[in-house]
Amino acid sequence: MYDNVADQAALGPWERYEAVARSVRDVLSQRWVLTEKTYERENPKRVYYLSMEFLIGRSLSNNILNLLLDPAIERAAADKDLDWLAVLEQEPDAGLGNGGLGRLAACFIDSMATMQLPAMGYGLRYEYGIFKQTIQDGWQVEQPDNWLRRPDPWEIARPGETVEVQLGCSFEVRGGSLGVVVGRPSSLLGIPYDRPVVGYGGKTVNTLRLWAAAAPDYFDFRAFSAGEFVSALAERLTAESLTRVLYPDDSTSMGQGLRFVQEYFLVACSLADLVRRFRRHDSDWTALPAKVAIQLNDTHPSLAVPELMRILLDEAQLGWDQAWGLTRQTLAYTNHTLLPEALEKWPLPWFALLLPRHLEIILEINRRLVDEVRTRFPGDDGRVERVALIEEGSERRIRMANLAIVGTHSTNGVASIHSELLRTVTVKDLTETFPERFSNKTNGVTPRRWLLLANPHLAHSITRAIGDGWITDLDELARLRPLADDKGFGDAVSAAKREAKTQFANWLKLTSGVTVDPDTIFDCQIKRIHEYKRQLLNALRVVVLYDRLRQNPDLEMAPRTFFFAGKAAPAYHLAKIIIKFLNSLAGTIDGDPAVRGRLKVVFLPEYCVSLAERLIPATDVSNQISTAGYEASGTSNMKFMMNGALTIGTRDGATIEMAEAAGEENFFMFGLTAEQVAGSRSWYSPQWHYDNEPETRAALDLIFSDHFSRYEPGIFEPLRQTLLTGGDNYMHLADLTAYLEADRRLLELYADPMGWARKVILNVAGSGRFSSDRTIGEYAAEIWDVKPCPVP
Ligand code: NBG
Repeated sequence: MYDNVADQAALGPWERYEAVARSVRDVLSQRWVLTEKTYERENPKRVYYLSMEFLIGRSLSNNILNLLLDPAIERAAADKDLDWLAVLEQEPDAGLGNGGLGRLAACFIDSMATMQLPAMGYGLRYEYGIFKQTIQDGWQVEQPDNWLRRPDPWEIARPGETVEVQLGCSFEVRGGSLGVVVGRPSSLLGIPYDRPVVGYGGKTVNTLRLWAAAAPDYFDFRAFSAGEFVSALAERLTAESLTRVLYPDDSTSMGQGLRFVQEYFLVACSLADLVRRFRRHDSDWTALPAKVAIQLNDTHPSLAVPELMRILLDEAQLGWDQAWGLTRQTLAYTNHTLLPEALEKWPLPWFALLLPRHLEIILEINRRLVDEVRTRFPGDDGRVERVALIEEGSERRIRMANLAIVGTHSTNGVASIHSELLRTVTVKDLTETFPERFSNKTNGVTPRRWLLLANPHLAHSITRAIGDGWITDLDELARLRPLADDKGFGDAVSAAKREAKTQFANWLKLTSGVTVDPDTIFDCQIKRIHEYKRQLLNALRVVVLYDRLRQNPDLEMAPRTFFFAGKAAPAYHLAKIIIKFLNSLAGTIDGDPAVRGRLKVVFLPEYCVSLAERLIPATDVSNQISTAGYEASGTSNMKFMMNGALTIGTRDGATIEMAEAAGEENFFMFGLTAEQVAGSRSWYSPQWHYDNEPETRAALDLIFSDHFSRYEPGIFEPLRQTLLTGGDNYMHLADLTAYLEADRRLLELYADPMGWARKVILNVAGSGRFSSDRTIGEYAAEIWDVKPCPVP
């Protein structure tokens, strides 16, 4: 199966991994070359997915699976007496993303390859991905994730396809922030590193192209001859730091200059590359939208609007109207959040320094936009102010979301409720100006990685019941519905869950020494730590249950293990306190003989794709409890559903559509709706809940009396501010009682194993819609107009 120069027995685990990975790469490289050749020959319309993040995780087992090589590998591993799990563990997670947005991009490229679409992902090759999280004394500590320390067998450098990017001035990076050196235009090189994206069945192998920044190969000779050898060399350091590290913020924009240049770098490299490819086939620029669709993953790559305009005006020498038409027809934009703190607004002076030509173009777009709105809505100055690309104020800023909506033909949200709120609240005026541009594309996840690979036992049971068509047509799962009351299938599903729980417990014990009992209910909330996602609400639920047991040790309650995992943005102080609180809660409960064995809280450090792949199949209860109106979609919610967890959740994001698909009666929905949240803002009083709800009060009193912080009194005071005196912005207390009530119903069902299995089956059966194949099918048909281009 693999040929290596060293003696088999002498190989360390890394060398074994590398050897296997390289041989798998050899197998796929033929198809990879043939795929590109086919596209070159057929010259179909191609789609380019531009994203600052691709949270791909590990590749080896996924590639083996998609190439249908697992039987061969299993045999080879047995022949060579290979510890297969140890080999897999060698591969670092490619953590080139923060959370849902980056993981969605990874699922999308899997679906595009599986559906044989001529597609390519464009991103950045960060040397450091999302930081590694360790926990010290209960606090999050960040460590750099040097994932490329060892050569990555999946990437291929293509220096021959390097592109050059021009900037209006030089820049340098000091202490992570951007310093600009005015007056001296500079350039950067973008070197592409390609990674294979194997479609299921191995027919199509598309490319994910990640750009690394480098200084141009020539020196600054003036500086050099003046004896400034070191500073001439230093330019290289400056340039290369551009793609050194991923910004670790999720759903917020840190507004840093380095990020701004990163975004432009992604856009400039990718457009130069795809325009070059387009020009090889077509001399006629007007064919661009017929041959190219570019999807902007959030506003991060929205500089593509002025960049494409610049290319069409300055390089193609087209007139404004024609360039504008082509730009808009080629580009499309996806919005991923309504949080105001996440809507990017870059200072106008940065454009003036670094991208003066782009600023000129943006100002002209804005001038025409404002004219149009004035004509269509005479006298409505407020509207003009709100749709404008420029936000006036002490510092003028460019509104990147407005730029993306105005400069593209399509804007979509990622779940039905999200798209609706986007249209009716967040960018209401722009929607009224361009109503035909807006649509919804509910997110999905790839069932290859998230069911077939992650949960072999359940996948096997499903295949035995309905065949394996579901792997590429997840709607097939609906055929499980008639089996909801089938004892044999119910037993198989329960056994698969039990097996996944045992495996997880064993793995956890082995890797961290932590013991969990697979006979308890596994109850999970795993996602970035954020106030709106309300890990605190979950913690309050646990505190109430804990207090009930303390007050009444004879209380009957099914034993449970509550898992939390997720990273906090390094600068998000309150999120870090939430992590500390979860760890303190875990410690106190562990140390309390009254509840030991009945309740357990586990905070799993270093949440990442491969941890999710282990934990999701092992989960009984999925918590999706964001304040309604705040979670754009969610995607882990879908993975849990597919893997036979029942959801306890609020009416938010895609969870609403999931409950519809499975039947609300098979979900545990609770709490205020988005409408109610919006409507009760002005009069909502957390203090009222504290005063009138005994369990709420008791839980908060326990926290504020330092019950969970005996040796560090006062450290949880900031929670008082968040939950009570500061007005409880995310309405934790408003939903706590309803959450507990839903939890009670859930426990009641758990006592009836047949009833539980029935709902599990109906959930799995209803999850077909949440395949990213369905989502990509909608993008392809309704936004891109791209068709499959099968590789012979
Ligand atoms: C996130 C949303 C999630 C959504 C993913 C993918 C950002 C900016 N947004 O709800 O918070 O599932 O995007 O669409 O990360």
